[in-house]
Amino acid sequence: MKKGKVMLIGPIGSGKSTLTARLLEESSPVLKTQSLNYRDWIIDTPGEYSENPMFYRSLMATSLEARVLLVVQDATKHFQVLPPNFSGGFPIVALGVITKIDHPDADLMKAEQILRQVLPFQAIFRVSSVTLAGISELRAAILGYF
Ligand SMILES: Nc1nc2c(ncn2[C@@H]2O[C@H](COP(=O)(O)OP(=O)(O)OP(=O)(O)O)[C@@H](O)[C@H]2O)c(=O)[nH]1
Ligand SMILES: [Mg+2]
Repeated sequence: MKKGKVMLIGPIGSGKSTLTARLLEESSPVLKTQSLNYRDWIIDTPGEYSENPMFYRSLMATSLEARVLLVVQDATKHFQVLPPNFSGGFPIVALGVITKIDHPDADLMKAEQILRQVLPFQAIFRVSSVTLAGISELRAAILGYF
């Protein structure tokens, strides 16, 4: 892949690291993310960085190494932790990803509504890291930016 990485942001437990593993075609279980985690062409971030404004500067600085930003929203969660239009503050392409669409408590309409607060106009992908639904489509869309 050409220069630039894909950076994932989103709340604690929203499925960023599991999605990272699926995009890298790994099946190993993931651990709680403790710090910025450079994995091949992906930069995985701890959910705390999205939940605590103290870390926003760090996210912004790290995004300079990235070409694509994935804003992750858990389909089972009905709240937004990021500020309105947060993705607009990043100088790179932003895409939305709704994770856990396989989950019995998933509410895709609600998740999309919540994600739109952060990402008003950009494309939103729906994925499951369990069934792998939507993963290859997301990977193909990302590759289109490289
Ligand atoms: N059902 C279901 N569970 C998922 C999916 N993706 C992740 N999970 C589960 O959600 C939990 C959190 O996943 P992580 O990938 O660690 O979440 P994270 O966003 O990296 O969390 P932090 O590192 O704390 O920021 C784990 O128990 C995963 O197994 C999915 O697509 N479907
Ligand atoms: Mg993680």
